[in-house]
Amino acid sequence: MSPRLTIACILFSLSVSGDAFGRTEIAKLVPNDIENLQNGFGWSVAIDGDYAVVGAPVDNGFDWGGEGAVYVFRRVGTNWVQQAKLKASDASVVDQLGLSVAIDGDRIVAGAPRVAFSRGGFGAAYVFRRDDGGTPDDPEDDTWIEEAKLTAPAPELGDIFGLSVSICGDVIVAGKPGYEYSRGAAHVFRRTGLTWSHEAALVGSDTHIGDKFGKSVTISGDVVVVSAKFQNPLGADAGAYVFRRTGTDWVQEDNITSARLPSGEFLAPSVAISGDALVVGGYQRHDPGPVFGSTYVFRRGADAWCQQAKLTPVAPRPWDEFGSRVSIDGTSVLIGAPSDDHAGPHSGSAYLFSSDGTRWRQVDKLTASDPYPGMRFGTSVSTDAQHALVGNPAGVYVFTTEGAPATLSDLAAFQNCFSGDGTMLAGCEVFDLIPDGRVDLRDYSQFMQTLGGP
Ligand SMILES: [Ca+2]
Ligand SMILES: [Ca+2]
Repeated sequence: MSPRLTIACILFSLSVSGDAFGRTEIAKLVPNDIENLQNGFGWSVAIDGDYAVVGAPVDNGFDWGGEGAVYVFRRVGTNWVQQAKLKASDASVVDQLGLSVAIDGDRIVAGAPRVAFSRGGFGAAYVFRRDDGGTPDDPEDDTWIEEAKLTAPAPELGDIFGLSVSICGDVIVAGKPGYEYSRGAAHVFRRTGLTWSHEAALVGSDTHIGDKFGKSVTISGDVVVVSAKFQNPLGADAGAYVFRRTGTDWVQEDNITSARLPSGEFLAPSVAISGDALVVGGYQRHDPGPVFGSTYVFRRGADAWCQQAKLTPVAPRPWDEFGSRVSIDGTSVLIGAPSDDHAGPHSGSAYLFSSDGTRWRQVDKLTASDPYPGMRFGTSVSTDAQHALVGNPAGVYVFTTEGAPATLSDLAAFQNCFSGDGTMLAGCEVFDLIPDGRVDLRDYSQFMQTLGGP
């Protein structure tokens, strides 16, 4: 009996339901003031361990002009509960606090890139510290305290300082891509005790007016990476500038541009770093023709950062903006594709990739449990070892990064995807267990190994 027939026979005794197999959506984050979902809740997200941070840059405002706010959720067992809603102590309309967020340990940094010129600079980044509330063992009474308001040393109108932020230990980096007619710059701050001080200003070695250096920033250890979105005669392109700290100096050690990629491939200004793995979004464009998203992984070689892998969806779709948002933690990479059309135009998706140290493979395609056209799920992404956080401007979803064991009901779903000739049907990427864009006998064999019973 062929495997296909075997599956078909089992199916007769099963009800077709469930999609538990793969990465499970375990929570949808909902703010206590849910009526405020119009506040851009989900525009930015960040996760670290038991804490999830969500930016809502239009809070207490309208259109693009809100004070903004930052929500903090804490994991309690399998639930995620709101612990705090953070506002700037000197909040003012149009600040857009929460347009960018980052968390590391007990500190959160949130950008407010429209903070008014009259109050210390066009753009700021607020640092919040978790206080144990007097009982270190009990997180229930913890509070988040505004610890610092970071601004550029010589702020100028239009800097949009804080459009991008990243934190690692005692160091924060914030981008100001609007600086000097959008030439752009970034600033590094360091904490000593409870005081944050400016440490360095970063500029790209070859940036020009309009390049928007600082569009995205990321930090890991002694390495900061700042992306730019170039304006060149051939259209927009991007680069990733790598800086390394030596003493108190930050020195540019590499400038990764599309020139390192094959013809027709380009970098996007989305960057994320973890250890010595740098992830940069990208795309393939062969004019005229559709644009396919891609994402590149670089590792530091002897004297430059070298491409280790190019990540693309198993079943690529054009114009899905795959790679416009990226996140990495260890061996997990999460990539947003907010214009994916799986449930109507721009419903959006996110892809989870994993590495065994040398090879990368797509392990799942994540979608919301309640997708709708124009949702733009995947607008914001953040991952750590255990969880993947995916947001759109009106919601945030939490997924496990480890796959759930398959059950007999998953077998029914597998059957729906098992076309016989291997053709990849829409929504069946989760069953392409040995990723090659086909759901065939090899995937069936793999699936049966993970079958854990009903
Ligand atoms: Ca406490
Ligand atoms: Ca396969």
